[in-house]
Amino acid sequence: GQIVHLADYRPTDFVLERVDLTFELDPQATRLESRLIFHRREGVDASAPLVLDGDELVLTELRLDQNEMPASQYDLSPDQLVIRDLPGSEPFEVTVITTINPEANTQLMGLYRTNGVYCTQCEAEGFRRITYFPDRPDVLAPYTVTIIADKAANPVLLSNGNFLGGGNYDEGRHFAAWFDPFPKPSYLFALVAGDLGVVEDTFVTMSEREVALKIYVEHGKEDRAAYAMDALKRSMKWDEEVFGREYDLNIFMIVAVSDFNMGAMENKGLNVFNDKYVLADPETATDQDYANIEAIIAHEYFHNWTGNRITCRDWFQLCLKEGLTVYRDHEFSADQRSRAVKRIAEVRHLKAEQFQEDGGPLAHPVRPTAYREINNFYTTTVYEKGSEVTRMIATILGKDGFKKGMDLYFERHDGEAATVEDFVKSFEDANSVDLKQFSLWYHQAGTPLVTASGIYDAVAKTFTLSLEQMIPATPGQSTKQPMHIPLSYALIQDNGALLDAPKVSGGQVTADVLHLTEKAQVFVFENVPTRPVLSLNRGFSAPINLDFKQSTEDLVRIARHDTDLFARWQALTDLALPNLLQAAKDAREGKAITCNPVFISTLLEAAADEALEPAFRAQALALPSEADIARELGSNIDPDAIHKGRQAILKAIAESGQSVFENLFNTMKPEGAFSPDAASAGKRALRNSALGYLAYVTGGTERAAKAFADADNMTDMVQALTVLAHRFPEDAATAEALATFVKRFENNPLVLDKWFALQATIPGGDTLNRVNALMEHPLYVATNPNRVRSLVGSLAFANPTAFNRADGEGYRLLGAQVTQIDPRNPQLAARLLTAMRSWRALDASRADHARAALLEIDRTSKLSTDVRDLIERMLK
Ligand code: BAL
Ligand code: ZN
Repeated sequence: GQIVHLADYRPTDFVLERVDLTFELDPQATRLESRLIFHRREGVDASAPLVLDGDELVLTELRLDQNEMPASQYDLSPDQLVIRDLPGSEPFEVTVITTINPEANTQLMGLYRTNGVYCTQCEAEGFRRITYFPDRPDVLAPYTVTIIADKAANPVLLSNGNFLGGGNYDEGRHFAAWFDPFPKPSYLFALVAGDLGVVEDTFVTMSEREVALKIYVEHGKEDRAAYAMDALKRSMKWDEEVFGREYDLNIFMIVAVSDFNMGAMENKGLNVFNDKYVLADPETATDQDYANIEAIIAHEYFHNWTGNRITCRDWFQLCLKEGLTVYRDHEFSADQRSRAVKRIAEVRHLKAEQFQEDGGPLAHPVRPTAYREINNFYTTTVYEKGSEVTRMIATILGKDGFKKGMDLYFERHDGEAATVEDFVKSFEDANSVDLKQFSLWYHQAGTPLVTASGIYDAVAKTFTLSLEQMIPATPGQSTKQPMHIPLSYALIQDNGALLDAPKVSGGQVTADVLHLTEKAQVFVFENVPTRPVLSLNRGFSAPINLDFKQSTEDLVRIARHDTDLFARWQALTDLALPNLLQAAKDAREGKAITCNPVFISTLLEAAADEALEPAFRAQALALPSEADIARELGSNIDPDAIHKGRQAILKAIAESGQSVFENLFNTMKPEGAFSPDAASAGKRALRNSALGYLAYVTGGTERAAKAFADADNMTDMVQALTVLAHRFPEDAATAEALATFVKRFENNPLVLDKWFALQATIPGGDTLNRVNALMEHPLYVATNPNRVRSLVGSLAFANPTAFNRADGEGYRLLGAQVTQIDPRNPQLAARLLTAMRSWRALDASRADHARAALLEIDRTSKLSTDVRDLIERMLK
């Protein structure tokens, strides 16, 4: 693969006016007749040829204005079709007929078949695996699609847009025609055909139009789509109320399929979903599953405006739709659930994934300027950091200013393929502000480090805050400029009250936000009666690392009194971290591990505080993970020592808090029948957290085994089983519970994924043997991406002690899986490989093993561009 550069962007020479596709579906030989109307763009040289993209295509026929094209008029290769001698300015029609084999398509890109269902995935460059086409996001056209297929095998025939009509065709076949009037790029094309069940509902839009809602699932699973349907209707309403966006077609469809590389795909009017983000019922789905379904249904729906109506000019602009749409789904979930708890979960995820990416060899800007394989840029930086950048715009401009900017963006660019610059300019113009410095967030990679220190002057009654920012070097960017970092703050007085609107000088200050714009800056607060405690970066207003050495007493004050719950959680985390870091160090040196009793008592106080919502208390009790501790350490990482140290801290908390945890375990049971609402889920989370701590005191096995036996929903069942497996892997009760579970759910692939995942995450090196054995299990399906991610992915991403086993066996296991999967499904292989993105931070011996495993992959002949690109960047 060639490197593609943003600087090389130029529009196509030909404008595509219309697309008319006729599919004759066949499992091995699908025939597609594609009729494309083009005209030469004004000013383009009359000799310029038409260049169409392809990927592994077989051309059957080619016509120009319905006449067969002479071979002398075009050059053909599997990945390109170049047509010469085309008309000057008047429109012409090119007809491309290709034959494709959906059953042989194991990449799950383009048109493929899963469980007897035809489906497509075209983002980013999958449409070129279906037909020769100008397969780039800035080529927009209305599509007419006719699908012809065997009626018995494929009663359902779907594509984008509104249904035009259908009927019987010839012997045993029928057809359906769809028209999508909204010009769209090819990556939003979709086709689905097969024998599927459907759940139907309707939504009446703000202008009183009735939209048919349909969710297609495998027969027999209809009942499990109810929550997704409810989430869809709430999403549609929310987008009207909060962003003023109304749905545009007369039908909106979702299809759930079991083999899918991504979570879901926002094809216009026809979203295709990984079934794990559609199907749920209390018996088989956890609270996390419900929350994910709600978020992803919303995310894909919101793309209708941010992504589809306004799309990306080129793939460098991916964050334009993804970062913005993640921001929108975050806000939606915050409104549907607890805003603070949602923010805590977001930040945990951001730090675990994006901060890690930003600190390693795969770091890249939110808006990259070059790529070799675009599939490798569907990253947490583009998505989650992209969302944080959008959030900062909202923080800087305020709610109204943000809305004005969004409205202008929709007004200016509806129907267009836009850029990040267009987006930023809408906010600038709508608010008469200059966001030039702010835009560096899109262009400079790396997580800024802000160092803070404060001094109180009791005589002058001033509090002086010194801030300094440093943006670390990242691949291809050795020097950086100071950024605009919005820091939400509060000064907490000794009585716990927040100081109201203090007078501040030293830089721009709006409401409760300090704007750090210089490399170093000093803010002075006046009329501060007593020494305050500064709570900084409240709500995680900026995605930064903060180095602010606050005393235990100061952190306790924030943890008890801040009115921002996120900041209270952050303070508890900041109290926990030094203990966990010291414990890792002591474990490595074979020393006794101790824990600050003030931290423990503050944590237990929060855990028992009935004024706090249970979900928050559960978040507080979930200490920084082993990966979080590793990231804080930064280098020379020994995952075994981190694990051992953290376990000792958990045990110390459990012993001090036994009565608190027993009380929580006994009382935190939601009343009545199961409901997936946030409040009930919060209670379950807190109760299961207590169960986890109680595993460190006497009777832990019995209690967990009983909790497993008593569980009447999947959340409780999986949590109890996880406690058993992770804390008592060799116990007979664990083996029995695992066997009971797999027997009960052997026919439910999504639940089986959980069974594989929770075993793959059992701490300790022996788990590699277990994973190897599980790969031979009759229920392991090596071709199903969800199953592979649940076993191999969980091991590599979520089991630091096993994956980083000192002898390097974990890296070799992953390497073998990557090279085995790559020829079949490069995207899946590449995604798994990113588990090694932080290998250089490991201790020397482990890093050597990791490098050797990467070099072994590197030596494999015929790697996909996806894997090759990652290997090269990781070894650089
Ligand atoms: N566009 C790919 C799937 C998603 O981000 O919605
Ligand atoms: Zn998206």
